[in-house]
Amino acid sequence: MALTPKDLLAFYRTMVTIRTFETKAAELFAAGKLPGFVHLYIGEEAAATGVCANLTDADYITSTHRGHGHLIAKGGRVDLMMAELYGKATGYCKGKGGSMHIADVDLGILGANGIVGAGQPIAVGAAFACKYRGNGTVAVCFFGDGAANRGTFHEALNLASIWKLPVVFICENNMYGISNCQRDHMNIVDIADRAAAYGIPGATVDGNDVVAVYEAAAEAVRRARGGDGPSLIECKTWRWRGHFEGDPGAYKNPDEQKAWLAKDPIPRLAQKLIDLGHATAADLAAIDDEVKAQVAAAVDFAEQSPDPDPADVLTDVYAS
Ligand SMILES: Cc1ncc(C[n+]2csc(CCOP(=O)(O)OP(=O)(O)O)c2C)c(N)n1
Ligand SMILES: [Mg+2]
Repeated sequence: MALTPKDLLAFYRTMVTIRTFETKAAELFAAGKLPGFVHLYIGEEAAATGVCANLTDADYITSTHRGHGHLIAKGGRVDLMMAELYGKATGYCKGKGGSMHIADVDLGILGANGIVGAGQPIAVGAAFACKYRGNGTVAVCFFGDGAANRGTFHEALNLASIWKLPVVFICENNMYGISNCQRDHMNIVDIADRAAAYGIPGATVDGNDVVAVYEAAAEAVRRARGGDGPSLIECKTWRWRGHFEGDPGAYKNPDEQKAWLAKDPIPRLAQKLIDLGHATAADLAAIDDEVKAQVAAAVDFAEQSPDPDPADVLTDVYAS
């Protein structure tokens, strides 16, 4: 389906929401307000946005340790996310999970996950449920270049392929697994080439072009919904920040960093909207301001929320 001006403006708002949330999280972490680790998605906004625009609330996603962008793009609430980052009782996990455990099952968000690659088999399980129910829903698995080296990747793609499951594997290749550059951790350039080993379609796209991501994901989601099985899409992108907040990322090549910053997905979309006559710079600035206010309200909500009650420490905690 052709994208409308309204769709492109919605992409812009989602990407700006992710960027603004993450930029605020960086600031709050540096100010010592967020307990626990945060891994930021700044620079990678087009991937989650372009993919999730193809999904409904009934579809599933699995996320990663770098999950804020996936959650926002799938419709997660920034106030509940921010409260969770603060460890407050009003957060998504009542303050017990933090950044890497946020989930919203009603929205099909099966969770961020601190275990690299863990989302791959979970997405396959969700896709099995989609197929079993026969209701046309799909599962999408987000993971990184580092996670493409895990055994879970092989197991998940193989099982999804032989069972023709409605799952789309989205590899966000930001060129690094912690400090390990892709050139040092695998001997191929395009991770999508690995699809051939499982007999499924593979495609590599410019992960900083939200329309290119949307279109590649649309085709894969259409195949999955139609009973044609899984696909692997590699989104080439770049992590602007260190691996986690506090990591200066000194191992990155400064020239590469500079070249990728110039490919910022947000101004690229802004320019497209202006060139096509879908928005003026003032329209976009108004969206930026609305989003800033929404994120500021999320911070106020988090700051004013109570800490969890120590008496609840074992509530919602499963034990065998
Ligand atoms: C099973 C497992 N092994 C190792 C780690 C430590 N670890 C955390 S993030 C990470 C790198 C992940 O790289 P990638 O999949 O490319 O994701 P990115 O951080 O680039 O988004 C590693 C090795 C972990 N959390 N889980
Ligand atoms: Mg990576």
